[in-house]
Amino acid sequence: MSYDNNHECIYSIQVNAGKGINISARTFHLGQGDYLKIYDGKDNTAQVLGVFTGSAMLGLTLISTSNHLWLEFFSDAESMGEGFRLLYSRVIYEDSKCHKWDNVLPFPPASFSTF
Ligand SMILES: [Ca+2]
Repeated sequence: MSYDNNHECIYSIQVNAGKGINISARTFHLGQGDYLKIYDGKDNTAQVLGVFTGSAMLGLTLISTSNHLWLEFFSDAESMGEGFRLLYSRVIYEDSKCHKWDNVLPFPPASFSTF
């Protein structure tokens, strides 16, 4: 099993106000050129907690300073991986949206679209 090429996925996670979010990877295997970017806030204007490629997130636990996390996953046109399964603490809300690029953008993309 693996994810598809040319995808962008946005994940928005929220917990109760006043709480932080612990996040760690149970599995994490990305192909060449693909990455997961984690923001410490409710959108992609927040501070970046980390950008993870390959198996780089394995063994790490990240802790947010607020009760929101925003994650962006990007896969380019070739070389897929198995993807990832993340564990979060205390989640009360989560949402995800993915789309396939209609036109393949140059990698790396100039910017992310928002949904
Ligand atoms: Ca790739």
